[in-house]
Amino acid sequence: VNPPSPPRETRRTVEIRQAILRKNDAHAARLRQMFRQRGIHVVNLLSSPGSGKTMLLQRTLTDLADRIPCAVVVGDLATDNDARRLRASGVPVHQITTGTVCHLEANMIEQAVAEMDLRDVRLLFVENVGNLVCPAVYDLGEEGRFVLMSVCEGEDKPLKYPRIFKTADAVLLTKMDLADAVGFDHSTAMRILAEVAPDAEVLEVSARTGMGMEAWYDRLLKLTASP
Ligand SMILES: Nc1nc2c(ncn2[C@@H]2O[C@H](COP(=O)(O)OP(=O)(O)O)[C@@H](O)[C@H]2O)c(=O)[nH]1
Ligand SMILES: [Mg+2]
Ligand SMILES: [Zn+2]
Repeated sequence: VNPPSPPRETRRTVEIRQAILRKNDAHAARLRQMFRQRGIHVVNLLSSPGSGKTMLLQRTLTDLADRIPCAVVVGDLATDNDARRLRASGVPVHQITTGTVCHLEANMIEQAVAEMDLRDVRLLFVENVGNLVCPAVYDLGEEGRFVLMSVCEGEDKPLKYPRIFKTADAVLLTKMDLADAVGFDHSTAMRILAEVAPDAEVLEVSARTGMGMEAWYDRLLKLTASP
C-alpha cells in the first residue's frame, strides 16, 4: 500500500522551496568561481544568536589582520550594531540587514561584495544571521563552513539541529571560559558531535580569554594557503 500523498498545497510549497534552493545553488557556484579567480577565501560562520560570532570575529580581526588582509560581511535582521563593533578593527565591513529573512542567500553576498573594495583581501568572513535552521541549506559560495556552539546552549544542539552540524567543516565550541560556571558536560558534547558530525574538526575557544585562538588562526591560515 502506498503512503497517502501529501495535500496539494504542501506539495506546491515543497516544489517552490526546491526551486529557490536550486537557484541559490547555481548562484553560489558562480560566486565560488569568482572568489577563486580573485584569490579570496570565504568563511561562513553559522550559529544560533548569541553564540559569540561577532566577538570571535572582533578578536580574530585584531590578531590576524596584520598577518592576512581580511574583510567581513555580516547579516542581521535589523541594526548595524555588529558592523559597528567590527569596524573598530579597521577592516572593511559590510552590514546586510535582511528585514524578515532569517538567513543569508548567495545573491545577498554578491550584492554586498559588489559594494566593497576587496582588491587586497584574501580572507572574507561571512557572519550569517543567527539561526541553526535555514542557513544550513543556503550555499553562499564559501570555502569553509564553521559552526559555533557555545558551552551555554546545551550539549544536545547537534541532535536537535543535525543538518547544520553535518555540513560543518569544523565546529567551534565557544565561551570555554564559562564551561565550569554553566556545568558544561564536555564528554557528552564530544560524544554527540562525534555521532552527528564525525568528520568535523572540533576547536575549543574563548574569545574572551584567548584560549584556543591560535589553533583557530592556524585553521584559517591553512585554508588560505590552499590554491
Ligand atoms: N564569557 C564569554 N562571553 C562571550 C564570549 N564570546 C561572546 N561572549 C558574549 O556573548 C554575547 C553574544 O556574543 P556575540 O558575539 O554578540 O554573539 P553573536 O550573536 O553570535 O554574534 C555577548 O554578550 C558577548 O560578550 C566568550 O568567549 N566568553
Ligand atoms: Mg553577531
Ligand atoms: Zn531563513
